Amino acid sequence: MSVCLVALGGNVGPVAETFARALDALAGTPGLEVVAVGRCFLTDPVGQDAGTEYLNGAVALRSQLEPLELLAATKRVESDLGRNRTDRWAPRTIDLDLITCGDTVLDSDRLQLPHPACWYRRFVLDPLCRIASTTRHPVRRLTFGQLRDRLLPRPLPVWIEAPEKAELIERLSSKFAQVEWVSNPEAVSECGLTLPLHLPEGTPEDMLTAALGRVELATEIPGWAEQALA
Ligand code: PH2
Ligand code: MG
Ligand code: MG
Repeated sequence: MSVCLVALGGNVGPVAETFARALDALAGTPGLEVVAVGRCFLTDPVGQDAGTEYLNGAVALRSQLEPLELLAATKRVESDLGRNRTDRWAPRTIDLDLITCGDTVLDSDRLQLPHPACWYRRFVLDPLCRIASTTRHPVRRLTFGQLRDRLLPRPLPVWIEAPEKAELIERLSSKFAQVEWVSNPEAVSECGLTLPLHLPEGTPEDMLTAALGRVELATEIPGWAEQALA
């Protein structure tokens, strides 16, 4: 039995309605119990071809399933709710991503836990913080609240972990005016964000958009009552 955190996202069709149906489907799955639901956010799309504004939310499940069984269950719910798997990061009716399953750390082709990009994506962290701000990221050892809060300062101090980075900084500076590019390696611990040498997902632009993009509390969804983790 473990508590699993699941992020929801979508930007095609009546997304709020789809989220409410996903919640019912998860609650009706044997071995799963919905134990927390967070208010949703309207967020800037991340990714070149990600489409228009997203709705993002988060739920916590008490699960008797193994992580890969839970993954299969979420994929079933996605396809029942009209998700077509076309291009990576293409617009979608619903995306259900496993963020954590207890403290499980997993790095396989099919599933990585914790989710490799959850620690810097505001569209994941903000909904998650509504239900689990004091839960610790199993690898980074900061709570989800701490991971979110360190992305809030403006300008945001950012460290880039590449040896030759002048060109990259020049390219990014024109698009991300709210960033202070940190050059002193001794100040790295005070940075809100570090761009690692090997990015977990996507491009440097995707990573910065995920860290800096708009997240705005959405209006309440019928059938989706907020309830934090006990
Ligand atoms: N999901 C993606 C790609 N881009 N952008 C936002 N704002 N929210 C998402 O859930 C999202 C995204 C791929 O899963
Ligand atoms: Mg996703
Ligand atoms: Mg997904």
